Amino acid sequence: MQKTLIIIKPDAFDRRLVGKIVSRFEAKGLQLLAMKLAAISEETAKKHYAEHEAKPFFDGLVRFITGGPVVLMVWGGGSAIAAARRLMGRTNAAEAEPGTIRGDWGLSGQFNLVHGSDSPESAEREIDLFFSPEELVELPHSDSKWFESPS
Ligand code: IDP
Ligand code: MG
Repeated sequence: MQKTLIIIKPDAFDRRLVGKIVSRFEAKGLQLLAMKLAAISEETAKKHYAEHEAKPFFDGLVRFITGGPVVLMVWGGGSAIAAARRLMGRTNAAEAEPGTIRGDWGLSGQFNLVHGSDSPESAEREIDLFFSPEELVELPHSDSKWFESPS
């Protein structure tokens, strides 16, 4: 099963969109493997967003992601990484398609409600940054056959 790290960012938390955002991932058929409310430290934020260190928006991004509560989640399933990114929509919420999380509820390039891992390597690194292995609950789900391709 592929896994992806999803973060509900402080803008979405403050706007009381947590339930609606979680519903999108549930409805898609992805499996919730771990979930916790957290305040991300500056040190962890800098590690998480290390690839953007040289970008002009980096300092603002670190202030944003550390500026309020976040919901950290691991979701799993076939093609979970790409499926989650399609649910999220394009990075700039103003350009994201309606029907996506960012497209339905956002208008900002920075305040775009959610983070999702962009590759298997990033997912592994990011899940490891925020969760210990024991925090992942990987039990079979009774409806999972409806979300897999038959062999
Ligand atoms: P992603 O979240 O869709 O993977 P990335 O390019 O990895 O997008 O950027 C990380 C985060 O940095 C974005 O989600 C957004 O919050 C912020 N960001 C990206 N590009 C810009 C920008 O041009 N201006 C301001 N913030 C940006
Ligand atoms: Mg990214």
